[in-house]
Amino acid sequence: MFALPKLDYSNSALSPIMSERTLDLHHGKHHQTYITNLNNFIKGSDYEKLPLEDIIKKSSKEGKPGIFNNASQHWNHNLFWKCMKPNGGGNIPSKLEAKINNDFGNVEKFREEFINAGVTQFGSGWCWLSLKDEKLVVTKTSNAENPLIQNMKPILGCDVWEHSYYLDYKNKRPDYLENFFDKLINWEFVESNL
Ligand code: MN3
Repeated sequence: MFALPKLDYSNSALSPIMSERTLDLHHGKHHQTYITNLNNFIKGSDYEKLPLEDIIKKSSKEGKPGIFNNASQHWNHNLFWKCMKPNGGGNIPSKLEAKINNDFGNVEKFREEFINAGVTQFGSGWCWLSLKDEKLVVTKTSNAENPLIQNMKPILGCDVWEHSYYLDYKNKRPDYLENFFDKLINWEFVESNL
């Protein structure tokens, strides 16, 4: 049985960039619902004993959207919470910065590409920084979809479903993404995923 992971910070710790009310609902209700649904879907099936990543890949291959969507959203949110910290953003640690410079040209170009991916994701979804064949790439996916099923390893993800920003930014998704990038990202964690 999967369970809701505890956050590494209090629900008010990211305020005002991400409010306590948003985290109460997003972590406590939305993420919990994906986990409850996932547990119900896999109960008594051959998925029940598999690790989460295997559940995602198997359900994608076998065309089981109920399992896939909830398993993938559980994985996506696990990453998302870890990618943020109070007083985040700022300088990128040297090893990650060097790789970004190598693969995108410079940090400013990467920032622009990442934010643009989130802004241009039509409807619900995610924008990502992933490793693909040892190279860093920015992509976007719709709804629950995760770059894992495209043979990439996501190391940074931002939730652009409206439940992630509507209370704090209303319809202004670009403002949310800029604030996420500049003031919330836990770059040490992102680097540790390399
Ligand atoms: Mn979400």
